[in-house]
Amino acid sequence: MSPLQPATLAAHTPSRDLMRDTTIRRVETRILDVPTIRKHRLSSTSVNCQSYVHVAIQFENGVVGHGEASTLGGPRWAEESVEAIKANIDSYLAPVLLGKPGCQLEAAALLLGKAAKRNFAAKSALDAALLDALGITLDVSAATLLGGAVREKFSVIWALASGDPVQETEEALSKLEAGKFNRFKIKLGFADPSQDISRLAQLRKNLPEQTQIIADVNQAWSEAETIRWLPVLKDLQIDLVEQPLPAEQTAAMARTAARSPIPLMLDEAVFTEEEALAACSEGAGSVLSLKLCKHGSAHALKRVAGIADAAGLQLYGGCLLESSLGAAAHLAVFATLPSLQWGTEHFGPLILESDTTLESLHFEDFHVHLPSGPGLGVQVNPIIATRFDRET
Ligand code: MUC
Ligand code: MG
Repeated sequence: MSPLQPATLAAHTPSRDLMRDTTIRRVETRILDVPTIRKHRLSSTSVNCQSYVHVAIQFENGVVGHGEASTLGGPRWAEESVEAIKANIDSYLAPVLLGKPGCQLEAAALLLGKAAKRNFAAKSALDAALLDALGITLDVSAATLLGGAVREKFSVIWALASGDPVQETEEALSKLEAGKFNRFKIKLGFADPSQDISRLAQLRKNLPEQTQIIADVNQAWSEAETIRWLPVLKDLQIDLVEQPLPAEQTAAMARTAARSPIPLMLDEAVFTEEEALAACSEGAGSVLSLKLCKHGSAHALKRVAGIADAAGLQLYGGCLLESSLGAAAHLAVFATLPSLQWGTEHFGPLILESDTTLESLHFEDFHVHLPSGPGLGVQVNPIIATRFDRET
């Protein structure tokens, strides 16, 4: 191959550089409160409205990328609330990114790590907006930037969480009949275990025999309660039990996992790589739920997944009721994981009264599809974003 002539280089370099100047010029945040189509209950809270922080990052080349930080009912599911996320981005995180190259995602993550401890949801929204802007700039998908997709669609779970067994059964049957969802997660832990389990028994009785049901206890049970109720869950053909014990009780989770007839999934217990390593070494579960709001960036999620994979845990693509924007960021990174045995639960866009993007993620034939197009592959709907903006 003949080398490029210096004259050719001189002719092309300046405009190309200008077009690709990813220096971070502006970061904007807003809180959106989006009503849900029904009450969503979990052990620590109940929501009728899902709150997000939407982040927009503009590069020097004019491109704007978007990201979303999701929470569930204030600082209850984890320590971050939307108010804290917005304040910490505005005061501490955005300032360290301004003027820095937006194409250097790992360098940006290091700066964010120095600027604030934890705050993983806030950091992940910035990371997603950078990925989006960078993908748009280079005309490639976020998944390509993360190593390339090994899957384009994901088997998807729907969560049942109204607490009303009749409503939950009807909801599950309607999802099955519509061909949208054939795997379900039921939220437990907000009532006495025996009450919760009779609710689950009603659901099991009314669904077709082979329907997969998993249960998320959101840290509500003690070791003794979990040991007491796991055999009953086994009889009800529950395939997976998510985070039954408090996140910090790794040793108790490990004891429970060792005698459990059902695989246990770690969720709130694992945010960081160190937590992943400790939980895996102690045998605290057999499956790990991955979420950007826990790990702080797409690359950190991949590292946590790598630790779990190497330790022999199976992987599950978790959610926190993100809209199509946050869900698209998750699917971009989930698409690149070598293993994702449990698919994903990114049903969030369908539980909102209105999605926050112009086009929602595509759900068909019991799968959710990775959007195509540069960056995250979705565009924020300016009308919806304004309608649900807390300030307007
Ligand atoms: C969680 O703990 O998994 C995700 C789905 C859902 O229903 O609740 C969330 C959080
Ligand atoms: Mg969970």
